[in-house]
Amino acid sequence: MKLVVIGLGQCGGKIADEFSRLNGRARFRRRIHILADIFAVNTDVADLSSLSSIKSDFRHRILIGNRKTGSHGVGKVNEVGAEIARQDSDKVIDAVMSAKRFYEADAFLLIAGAAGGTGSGAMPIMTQIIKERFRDKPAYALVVLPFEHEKKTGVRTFFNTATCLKAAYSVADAVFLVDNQRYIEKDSSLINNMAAINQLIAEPFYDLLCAGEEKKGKRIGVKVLDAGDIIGTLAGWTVLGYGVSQLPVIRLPFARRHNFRNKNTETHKGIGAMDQAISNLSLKCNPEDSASALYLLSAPTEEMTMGLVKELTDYLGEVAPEAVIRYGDYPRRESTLKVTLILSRLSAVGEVKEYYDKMPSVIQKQEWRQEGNEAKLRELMDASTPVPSLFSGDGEDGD
Ligand SMILES: Nc1nc2c(ncn2[C@@H]2O[C@H](COP(=O)(O)OP(=O)(O)OP(=O)(O)O)[C@@H](O)[C@H]2O)c(=O)[nH]1
Ligand SMILES: [Mg+2]
Repeated sequence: MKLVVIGLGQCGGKIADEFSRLNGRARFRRRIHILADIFAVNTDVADLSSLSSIKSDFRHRILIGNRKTGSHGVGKVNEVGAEIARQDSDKVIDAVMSAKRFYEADAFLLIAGAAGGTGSGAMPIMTQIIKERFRDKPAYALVVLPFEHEKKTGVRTFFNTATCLKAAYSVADAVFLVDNQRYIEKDSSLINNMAAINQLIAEPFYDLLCAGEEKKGKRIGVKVLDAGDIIGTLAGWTVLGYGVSQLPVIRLPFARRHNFRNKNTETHKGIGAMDQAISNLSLKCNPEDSASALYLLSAPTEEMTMGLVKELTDYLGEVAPEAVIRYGDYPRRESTLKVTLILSRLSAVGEVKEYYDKMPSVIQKQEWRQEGNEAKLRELMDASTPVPSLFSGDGEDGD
């Protein structure tokens, strides 16, 4: 499957840069393209300059709203981010249309951090415009939710996140939810290492996108996972993750398959990788709430037996009993057994509901704060009444 990736704002741009590196890896190691093109869109020229893999010309690093923001971002006001995206959308559409591989693309992926200003506001607007302009290709959103500590920084974090989630859900064909907090819960050393978090966010897409693009016979699975399977799976709230089990470096292909002990180990490793994928999902959710799931098994050909595929499908069926399950196998030479998992059409997402539930109190708090500030300002103005004015003809001391 080939994507057009568009990163908006700083967070979106950095993750798009990571996708660009994945594409480089696929070209170098597997001789295939998994992206039709990659763009970063921002109101902040410094953020665009800090990218390293996305092409540095103005068609790939697109500066929007520079007259309005002086090229320094929108300072967390996502309504301004949305307005600028509406005004400057032509720049993005023109760039997309001039992409060399645009007509090979199966879908769009637009990425942004929900709590900022530019990406949070611009991403849903650009998704809507892209959907209107290119009706034959689905447009997916990838929304990054803020860290726990950011929730303490004021009402803007809640306002931006809730409005971005609602708008993205209403326009995108599916919304990938990625919770920044998940990555530091698993490894607290990552708190100051955004680049490592971005790698972890992009990585599950690698095999998913590569599998259907392979041209070499021995890399093509019995059940190829192609763009149709992925598009058929994705709708609404979506999460993804992957798990890996190590295999012995030296394996004897024929001995393994017929030995019942080895078969048991193989199943064990497969279920282990699936369990890891479930516990590593990009946002905490209950798999029972998913109505559509997909997994890709990447492993050496000799490990990929029909028995293992059946075990994994049965296992996922128990974990996500309501889900229509799609799967694919991807023969690899590496000595690992990897399961990439997508859970989609989620009917309940606690984290999203929490943002929506908090909105009335956030708005009320904002109004109270505004009223409080205005009252304090009035008091200060009243206190200034006896102070003489320096402007002649101004008020009481004029004559
Ligand atoms: N995973 C990840 N999250 C990031 C990154 N950069 C920022 N964020 C998150 O994104 C949110 C802030 O959004 P930014 O992308 O910085 O904001 P912006 O879209 O550039 O908007 P303005 O700077 O306000 O114009 C916060 O929740 C951050 O935690 C990144 O490189 N990776
Ligand atoms: Mg910014």
